[in-house]
Amino acid sequence: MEFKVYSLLLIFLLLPNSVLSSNKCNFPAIFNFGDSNSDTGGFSAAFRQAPPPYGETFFHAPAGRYSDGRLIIDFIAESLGLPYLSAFLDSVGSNFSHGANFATYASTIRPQNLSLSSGGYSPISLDVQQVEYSGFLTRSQAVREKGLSLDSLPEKDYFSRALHTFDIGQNDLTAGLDLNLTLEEIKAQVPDMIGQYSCVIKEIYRLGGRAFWIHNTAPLGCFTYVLDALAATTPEVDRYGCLIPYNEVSQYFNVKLYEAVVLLREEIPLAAITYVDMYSAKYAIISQAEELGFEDPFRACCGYGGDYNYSRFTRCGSKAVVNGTEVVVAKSCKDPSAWISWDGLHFTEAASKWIFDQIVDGSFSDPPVSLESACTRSN
Ligand SMILES: *[C@@H]1O[C@H](CO)[C@@H](O)[C@H](O)[C@H]1NC(C)=O
Ligand SMILES: *[C@@H]1O[C@H](CO)[C@@H](O)[C@H](O)[C@H]1NC(C)=O
Ligand SMILES: *[C@@H]1O[C@H](CO)[C@@H](O)[C@H](O)[C@H]1NC(C)=O
Ligand SMILES: *[C@@H]1O[C@H](CO)[C@@H](O)[C@H](O)[C@H]1NC(C)=O
Ligand SMILES: *[C@H]1O[C@@H](CO)[C@H](O)[C@@H](O)[C@@H]1NC(C)=O
Repeated sequence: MEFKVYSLLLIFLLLPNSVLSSNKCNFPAIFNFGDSNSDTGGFSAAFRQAPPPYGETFFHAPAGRYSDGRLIIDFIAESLGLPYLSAFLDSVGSNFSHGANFATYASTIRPQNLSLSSGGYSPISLDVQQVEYSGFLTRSQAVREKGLSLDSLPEKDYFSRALHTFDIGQNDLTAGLDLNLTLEEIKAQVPDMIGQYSCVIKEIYRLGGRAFWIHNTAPLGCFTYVLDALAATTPEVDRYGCLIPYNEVSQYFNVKLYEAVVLLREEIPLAAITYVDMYSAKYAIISQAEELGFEDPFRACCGYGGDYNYSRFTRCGSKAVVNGTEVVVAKSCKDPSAWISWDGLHFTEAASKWIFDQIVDGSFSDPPVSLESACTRSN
């Protein structure tokens, strides 16, 4: 411990801009949990495929991602020198040798009572994702022990050496809005959301997971879909145009999440838990859109109608029959790289890349460790 502190100090003196960053973890795998912010094909495999023009910029076809191209989780994989994550639910062409992605579009922490077919959320809530992970761990090792699938399943020690990434919670907050709960009622549910979140992290730790990289939740009041539904009835707007009360709900969630992380560091002492302030990184790109060379941060690149080129009834990729022919009416803009919001709910690849570049070195993290050093414990 003393040696470590000393060597870190030395590094600090020699390389003042890269504190802790030379402690490379060499993560052999990533296991990701979350919602559409990090879904790389789970929802598309199980429920409904993301239609064109999703994926157009990078994959040149829909690739199960809710963006025109790569997501932050893709940049995380690239940066760690690992392949893009296959979705656990996708049985076509998947390769899990360096991890698996359990995230699906519309996932929540807490299982929701309204089913997907009645306008509800993904049934693959965080507790289900944890069951999938646990089953994957046991079954992949049983298969490997028989000498099968050696080149498409992770090695045994990859689970304990992997980076476990999380980005979930945004939909728990919007689910409350869908149910017409007041902001106070939603806040009252946050401790239960965070309690269930903590339980999942503890369970993954019990199964051997050690490195956790946890994104907090985004500024809800700056998203096009929230503005579209609530701007007319929300007078409290900040100087950038975001709805203050909805950003405060996100902040409340994040404070509780941070408190839970602090507690977890005591409860699961061998874990390295990095809390990443995505809220601030996402707020930064939206509030500084113009200086950064982006167009109106609230206008969706791909969409149709309304004040923001967004309609909840005619979302990106929606088709309609015009003069007897089915055509896409909610189309993409000419240059998605100039825009921040892809479809009114998700970021463009260009925005995700900018956000990733801010967080990768640990500038938004607690403790301030870089991505490649996220096995560094703060306690
Ligand atoms: C679902 O309904 C049960 C029983 O009424 C309730 O306890 C639970 O909080 C509800 N879950 C959500 C996410 O609203
Ligand atoms: C899976 O990916 C790994 C690493 O990228 C590669 O070595 C392996 O051959 C791939 N397996 C299959 C079945 O393609
Ligand atoms: C919420 O309120 C809207 C508008 O008043 C209404 O259309 C909708 O049915 C309500 N939703 C629920 C779940 O009560
Ligand atoms: C539909 O067909 C009519 C008659 O041919 C034409 O005037 C109109 O412009 C067409 N509408 C669209 C949207 O193509
Ligand atoms: C959103 O609307 C579509 C048509 O429905 C246009 O093709 C896009 O260019 C437009 N995007 C923006 C940013 O205005």
